[in-house]
Amino acid sequence: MKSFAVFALLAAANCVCAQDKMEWFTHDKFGMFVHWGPYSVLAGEWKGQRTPAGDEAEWIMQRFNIPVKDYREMAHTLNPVKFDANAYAKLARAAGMKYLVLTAKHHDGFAMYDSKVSDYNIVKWTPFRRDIVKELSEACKREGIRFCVYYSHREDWDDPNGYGNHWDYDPAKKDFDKYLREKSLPQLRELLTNYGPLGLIWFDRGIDTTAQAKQFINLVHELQPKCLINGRVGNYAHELLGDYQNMNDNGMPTGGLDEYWETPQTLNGTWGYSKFDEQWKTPANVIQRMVEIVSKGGNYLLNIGPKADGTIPAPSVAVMEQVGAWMQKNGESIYGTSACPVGQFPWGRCTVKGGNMYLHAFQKPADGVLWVGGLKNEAASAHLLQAPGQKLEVVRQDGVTGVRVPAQGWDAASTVVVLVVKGKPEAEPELMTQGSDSPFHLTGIRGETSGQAMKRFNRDGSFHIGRWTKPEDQVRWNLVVSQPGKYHLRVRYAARPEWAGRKFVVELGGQRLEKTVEATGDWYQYKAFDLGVVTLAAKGAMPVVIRPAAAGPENLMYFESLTLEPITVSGRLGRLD
Ligand code: H79
Repeated sequence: MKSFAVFALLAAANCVCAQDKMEWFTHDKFGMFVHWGPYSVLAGEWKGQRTPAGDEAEWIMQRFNIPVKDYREMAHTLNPVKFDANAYAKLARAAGMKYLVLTAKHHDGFAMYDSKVSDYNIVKWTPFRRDIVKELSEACKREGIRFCVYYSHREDWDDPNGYGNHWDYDPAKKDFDKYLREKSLPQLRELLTNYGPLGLIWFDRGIDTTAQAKQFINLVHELQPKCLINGRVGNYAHELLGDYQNMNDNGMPTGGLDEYWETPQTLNGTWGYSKFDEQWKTPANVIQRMVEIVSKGGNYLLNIGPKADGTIPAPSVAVMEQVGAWMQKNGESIYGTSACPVGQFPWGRCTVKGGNMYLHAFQKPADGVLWVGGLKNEAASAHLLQAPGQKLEVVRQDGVTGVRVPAQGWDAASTVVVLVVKGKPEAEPELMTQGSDSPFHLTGIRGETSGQAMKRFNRDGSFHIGRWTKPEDQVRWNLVVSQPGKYHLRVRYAARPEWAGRKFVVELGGQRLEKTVEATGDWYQYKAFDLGVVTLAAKGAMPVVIRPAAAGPENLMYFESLTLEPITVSGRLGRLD
């Protein structure tokens, strides 16, 4: 991907160390999320009422509008006498995880550390009286796990001025800046001061203004300049604030992205512990998710929800250990790799390091060959990651490289074959073909980006091209036209009112259309626009490009796709005239 070249340029221009700072993150790939707080005592049930299926147990206070007084009283009973910080850090290590993110304060406002800012914390409010953040930070250090904290900086259902509690407090009377000044920022300062170096801070739910988000960013930069900041420090409007972006909760992108990213995911259906949720993912499913994420250049932050007594639910331990056993053998194909340039295969996914392509076969191909379509490079050799001495046969048919794999010795999750190629793996340009009378659907995510045009995801889980401001920032597709004729050209995008009026250009087969961006509404409200009728005159190759017409101040639009729909006249394509 060209993304990292862009990052390097930006880094050189803007900041001392953006790329250096990200190094551990892009290498490590796999982290443990820990959601733990007073909600773990309730475990999905309040006064005989269960949180409905699909609800998340850490949301129980809001779900049942539990009065602050009652929730606070319940929080007095949090007493995790079986808590052993070493067991957590050792489990993370055994699973092959390299960083751990603990909820230092979730939306309920309760701090899992000794806070001077508010007594509503594990040390001052519970019989346990021990500082969980401290113990975990030390245990992680001993096990070589990078310690990180989650801090809900906007939501606070306990504080009269925080967000989210409308049942005890009148929203009209809230003074949010007071909350930031007197609780949220001071608590962040404590976390950044008292617990040694933090790998990253995981903010959640965004915040209203860029200025507010900057207060959090500045505080992190001031106290721990190497500490990474996740993308949810800001909201939709604060494009790319933070050092990397998060997918939506449990999100999985359909393709590679041109940015640093991570997806937080649950192991069952909830983050905080629920005694009703036994929908555990299997180890094979977790491993395949990890491969999928890493094959697209991302990080996997996988959650455990400890019980109120401090123990980790046995099924999560079992899954983590089995994932760890796989990682022990196959870690080389995950750590320090980068996204696969050649997309997704019917048999599995691939990751890349130097000239090694790690082919992750989730299932045995019927013909015994892992075909790697779309690869530009010549293959040098191939072997199973587990058996480097035994070469596998590399075959080539109709220009496509494949590796003949043995019939035995398959792993239930992913069997890794190393295909060594000459040079750095690169993809052939993807050809967009069409069937009879079928449209071309040219999504940004399948296009080739250049300049600063960037493939990004939205917080609602869909994708767009953003960050393009000038004519060199382009998306391009290579079409193979088999049905010449007339086509309706449509574009789908989202544009903020302030982006309206900018001009964009679509070039196709020698035709150039210049059009004007129209506002579509609020964030991520996509709309399709008809751009008129175009003629695809001849069969064969035809590049299509979309780009800003001229340099401008801001993002051109959030582009989703172009569609070319054949105009049929009584079942035949429109005449050329
Ligand atoms: O900490 C975890 C979630 O609690 C938090 N992010 C992850 C990492 C999160 N904050 N906000 N959201 C998730 C989105 C909110 C979704 C909601 Fe709902 C839909 C809140 C109320 C309705 C989910 C479903 C929670 C309760 C019902």
